[in-house]
Amino acid sequence: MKQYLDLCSHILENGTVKEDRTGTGTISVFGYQMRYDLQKGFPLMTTKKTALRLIASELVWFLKGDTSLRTLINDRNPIWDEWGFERWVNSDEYNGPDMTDFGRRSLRDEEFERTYKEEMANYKKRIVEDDEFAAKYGDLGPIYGKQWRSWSSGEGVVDQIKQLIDGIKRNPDSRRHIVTAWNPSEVNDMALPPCHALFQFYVADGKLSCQLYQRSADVFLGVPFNIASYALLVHLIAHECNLEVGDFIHTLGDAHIYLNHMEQVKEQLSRTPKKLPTLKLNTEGKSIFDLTYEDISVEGYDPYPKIKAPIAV
Ligand code: THF
Repeated sequence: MKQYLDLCSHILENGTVKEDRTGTGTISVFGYQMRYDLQKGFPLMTTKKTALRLIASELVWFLKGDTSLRTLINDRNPIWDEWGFERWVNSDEYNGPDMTDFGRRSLRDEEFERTYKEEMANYKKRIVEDDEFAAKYGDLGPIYGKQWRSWSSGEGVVDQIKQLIDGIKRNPDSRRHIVTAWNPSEVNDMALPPCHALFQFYVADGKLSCQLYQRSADVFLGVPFNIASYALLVHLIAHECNLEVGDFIHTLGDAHIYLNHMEQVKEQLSRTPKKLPTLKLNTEGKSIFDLTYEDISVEGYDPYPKIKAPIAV
């Protein structure tokens, strides 16, 4: 994963310090591209331990067209918690302790952090136990799953993933194998507008490749997840279409390192990448829409230890 470490160095050397929506501050560049040959192994970070289980559970959730946080909570996957919680504490019905700016406040104030953790635990418990509450406050809006599987327009509903698979099978040379999560008329209803906004597939020599345009890239926490997630998507679509895997090309818009991730990035840069693991899929008798995260694993994964960092909300 030298490509990823090169991206980190490139930002540290050439980036501009800027403010951002979350108020954390970043160092960023605009426009960058990486290429991963999926024949050479599965691109899961070796320079820090990265939980494929979480990546797989999120991708399976997208592919099922699901946008409900309850599914992720039941999978013990916390990566979308803050965005559901934010909707709840900003609603008229919430009357607990003030949670304004909870992400940053919980980093500076230990007492607040305890209150926040308690409120978050209550929120998650209610999402799992209370159907009415979950229907109202457990949905993240028309994010990826909705756009991928049921983009709606005046004309009806479009299942972009089914169309993608049919298109690759029927007309592999087409230059229109595109899926877009960026729906301008629904962006404002989403808990978070899509970061990985549009992707295109390409078939040559029996191999399937994919290029992603990612408008905003949280290089330390998000990008390792995004790379593995799209690599996994290429494997799944290739399996469905009887093709080998080709390249994953990752094109970034605003590629940023949060200022409170600097030490972590430097720690990771001091490590030498190891051999990539191999993906193992249990797809026997199942379509990719019926998989669970337990059907997805890696072999030969021997990463350096995890590096902790706070997520910017
Ligand atoms: N918001 C921000 N600021 N960055 C993102 O990358 C991001 N996403 C999704 C939605 N909003 C985002 C969520 N993806 C982690 C990783 C990916 C996420 C959210 C959180 C994270 O905290 N990872 C830690 C801990 C994981 C664990 O528990 O093992 C890690 O060390 O990897 C980008 O699509």
